[in-house]
Parts: sequence; structure tokens; C-alpha cells
Amino acid sequence: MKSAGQAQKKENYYVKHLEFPQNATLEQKVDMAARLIPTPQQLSWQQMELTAFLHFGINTFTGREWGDGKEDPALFNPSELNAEQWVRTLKEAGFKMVLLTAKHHDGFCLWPTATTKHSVASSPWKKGQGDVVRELRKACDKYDMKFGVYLSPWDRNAECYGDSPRYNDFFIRQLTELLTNYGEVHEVWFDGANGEGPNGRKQVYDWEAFYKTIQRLQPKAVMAIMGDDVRWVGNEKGLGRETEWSATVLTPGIYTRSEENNKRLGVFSKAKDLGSRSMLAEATELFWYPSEVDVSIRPGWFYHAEEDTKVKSLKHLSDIYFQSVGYNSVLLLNIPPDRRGLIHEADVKRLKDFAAYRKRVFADNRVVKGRKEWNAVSGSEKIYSLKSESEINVVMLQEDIAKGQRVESFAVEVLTEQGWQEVGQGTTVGYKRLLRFPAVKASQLKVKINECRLTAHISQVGAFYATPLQEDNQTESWNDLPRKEWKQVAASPLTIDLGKMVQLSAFTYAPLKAEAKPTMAFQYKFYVSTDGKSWAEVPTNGEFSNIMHNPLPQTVTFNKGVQARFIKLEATTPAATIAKVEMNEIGVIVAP
Ligand code: FUL
Repeated sequence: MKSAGQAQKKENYYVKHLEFPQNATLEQKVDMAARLIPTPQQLSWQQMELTAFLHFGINTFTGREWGDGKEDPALFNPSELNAEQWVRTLKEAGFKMVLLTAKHHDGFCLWPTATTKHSVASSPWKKGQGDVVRELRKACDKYDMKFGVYLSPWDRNAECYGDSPRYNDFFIRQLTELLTNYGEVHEVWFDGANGEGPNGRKQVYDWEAFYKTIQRLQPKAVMAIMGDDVRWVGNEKGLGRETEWSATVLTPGIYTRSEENNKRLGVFSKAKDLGSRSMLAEATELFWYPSEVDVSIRPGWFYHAEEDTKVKSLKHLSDIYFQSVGYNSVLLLNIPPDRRGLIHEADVKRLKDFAAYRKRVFADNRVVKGRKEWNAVSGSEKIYSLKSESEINVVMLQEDIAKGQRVESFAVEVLTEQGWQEVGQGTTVGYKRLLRFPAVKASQLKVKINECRLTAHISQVGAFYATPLQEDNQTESWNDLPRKEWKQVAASPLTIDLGKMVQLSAFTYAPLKAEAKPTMAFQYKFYVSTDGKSWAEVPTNGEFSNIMHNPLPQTVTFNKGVQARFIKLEATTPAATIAKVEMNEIGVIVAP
């Protein structure tokens, strides 16, 4: 078995990883980079294109995004859990794999583990006899769906967390249960979020041992995010990069040398360029480490009833598709089951519309003989005929990545009644590149490979017409009271006079432009006042969980309505300094 980090030379190719010889010239490096290929697991993972996340657990019942591990398992009690409804819905919508949060940061396990009492076995659901992981497994078998697990390394419940060897052993036991008792697993997702253990203890993970456990028990699985098979795209907004190299200079985080390597090259998961020639020039090694775009169909990862009207629109989902699958990435779309244990009607409907739209667009490929492999060298071009009377606004290019990722620059032209005209250009292609442009009527298509590494193997060229979509008129209501009637009383802590006395049921926090900033709020206290002098703190969970990675609006719903004319937010940043929150980042929801 090959261990992570070892170069493996097969014929002329390097599988997954290579090291450049010292003093290699740029030309030699480019040549080697072109011959870096995915493992069979990585290749079949990429070919799935659409995968689904199911965030479900104790947070579903508390309304939180990150639980603190102190939750009572008695809270977990879905009334109609039906894993077949999840899988059927996703299958019909074109998804090829489902990943369940078997354990999120709160430590609550969705299967009856022998490692802790903090699990479904201590819940009233099915009188403690239930097993969500098993139900999902069975549904996946029934609908021929691949199955994956999310197991959070960060565990806010485990008493041994932070006692590194003990917790590593505990974690491996959990992993072993999941990878032994539930059939074939195709993806294991280890999150990067990593907080402190009890009394500030820092957990040092034994990634090598986790990885060996996966390779031993589930050789077909890829290890994602904190693994070295699948890379986090760098945001939770559903946005890939136009230039997306699967052959990257980014050293995955599980290697001890990763910090040093990545610092020297100035690369990190959000960096724009992870594989161009100028990056290769500086790099000492290269990884086949393809991108996965994870995003939720709703603002939060877990189900919150108040987000039922905020399910992403068809236009938004289709843009996400073009900017993930169409940007050489796999889409991992989260659809969180609700408190009943069902995918909510609003999400079911949106998934159906999304699938129907993709089917409509991609059913009719206008290119004739687009599947004939074309071996292209730098500067070459090829003309394809289009079916008669073609109106197109999407072009699809694919490389046979089993022979490496090679295209560095391309352009596409179409032949119209006015002659040849360029409709678009780009950099990388990789497994799949979708290019959108204003609709044109054309009879031929010309693809130019301006620059590539060695010979590029173009496996497919397609052209389609995608009906333009309009944004729904659904207003994103994150605030019920017009801000022009508010007055900022103080900037720090932010204190606002709402201009009139109201009964509030919630407040919202939406970082400007949905951008994460070091000065934004993470931990907070929220106060109300009727006169601006005497203040009462409203009980909340005090944390805008995961805001650093998902800086979308968050709603904090109160246990009961509160009277207020004045509100005050005392907040600290993720680095525990005083946060800066602006008035227009805050909204209030008035009780009905
Ligand atoms: C993040 C987690 O902290 C979120 O809660 C969610 O699970 C997301 C997929 O990854 O980093």
C-alpha cells in the first residue's frame, strides 16, 4: 500500500504525489507536473461531480450551528425520520454520494457507539434503539447511492479531548466502528475547525494513524479536507476558482512539513494560484489534490425553521453549479434534514427544479463528434461542427485527467453569419470546464489550446443552451425595522436606539458583503433596554458559530419575546479582541 507522501512511479506517470529533483529546471518541472495523475479513488470521486452533505444531529434540535457538547441527548427526537426520503430525493436530483455528519463538533454520535454515552442510544428516538448511520446505509443500498461519513475531529463533549494520545485512540475507535460496520465508504470528511479542549488543552491529532485506519478498512475512500485526497476550495459560498489546478503546490495540512512548505510558497487554501508555472518554479513537490466546493442550500449548515424561506434560489444553485462542477471541482451541496427527520418540502422542491434545469440544459449537446479524443499541443486548434441552427451560450471542455491535467490557456470561437468570433477564453480545464457567454447562433465551434503542458488530452467538447434564469423575487428579510429610523447611540459596544418600543423575537448579524474580517464578531452578549439606561441581557448561546468560514447572516432567536427600544451588542472577534460591528450589519425580527 502506498503511504501518503511517497512518490509512486507507474510507467510514465506519478500517482498523487511527486518530488522535484533538486536543481530541476522549470521545463523539467512542467514536464513532471503534466504526468502527475489521480489515484483510482480520486478519479472516481471526481467523476461523481455532484455529492450531498446531510448536516443532522443535536444542533437540529437546539437551533445552533455549533453545539457545545453539553446538550442533553434527550433533545434528539426526530418524529418521522426517513432516510429513504433523503436518498430518494437526492438520487432523483442527480447526486451520486451522500455524506452524513455522523458526529459534529458537539460530540453527539448518530450511531450507537461503544466509545461514549453521548449518542442516539441515550436519546428517546426509537427508545434508544435507533441508528441513523445504519438507516442511511440501508437507504443508500436501496437506491444505489455512494455513502460517506463526516466525523468531526474537534469534539466538545469527549472528556479526553486535549489529552492527545487518549483522544486519538478514542477517535480511531469511532472511525473503526464507522468504517467496519456500515459497508463500503467512499469519502471520509475531517473538518478543519479545531478548538481547544477542556482547560485550554490543545489536541495534537495523529493524522497518519487516522489515514492508515481509512486505508486499511476502506481502501476505496478518499480522505477530505484535513486529508490529502480532496482539498477544501477555501470558502463555504459555493465558489470555485476559474483557474483550478488539481495538480497543486499546496502541501496538505496533515503533513508535518505542510506549514513550512506552504509558508515558503505563500500558499494557503484560499490562495488564488495553486499550480501555475510560476508556482512550480518555487515548489519542491506537487500533489494531486483536487478541489471540493462545499456549500449549504440554506444559510446555515444545520436546519433552522426560520430559514425555510431562505433556501437558495434556482439561479443561485445554477450559478454554484457552473462555478464548482464547471470549474474543475466536485460540488458537495448540503441539504439539512429538519426536526421531523425529513428533507423539508422547500428544499425538495428546489432540488427538483435544479435537477430539471440541468437536465434541460445538458440533454441537447449541439457539438457533433465532440467525444472523439483530441491530443492537442500548445498552439493547436480544432474545429467542431454544430448541429444545424444551434443557439448556444455554454461550452464544455474536458480533459482526460487519468493522463494528467495539462491545459494552461485556451480560447473558444464560434462561426456565425458574421464570421468567426471569440466567445470566451480561460486558463485551466481539468476534469470539466464550463464556459458561459451571451447566446449566439453558430454553425461551428473552434477550440484553441494556446498553451499546455506536454500534449493535452481533450476527452470531450460540448455546447449547450442554458435558459437564462432570473433571481426570484423572494426578499431576503434579515431585518424587520427600517434602519433609517434607528440611531447609533454608541459604536463600542454597538448600541442602537430603534426609534420605538417593539417586541423582539430575534436579532440577526450579517457581516458586510458576507466577507469574513478579523474584526468581526464571534462571541457576544446581547442586551435590551426600554429606556437606554437599565439593560437586561437576553439569554443566547453567545456564539456566531462558524462565522469565519461561512460569513452569511445568522439569526439568533430568543426563547421568548423581549420588549426593547434599545439594543446593545458586546462582542469579541475570533481572536478574542474587541469586535467592530456596524449598525447596518445588525437586523431585528419583530415578534408576530
Ligand atoms: C465547518 C464546520 O465548522 C461547519 O459547522 C460545517 O460542518 C462545515 C461543513 O464545516 O468548518
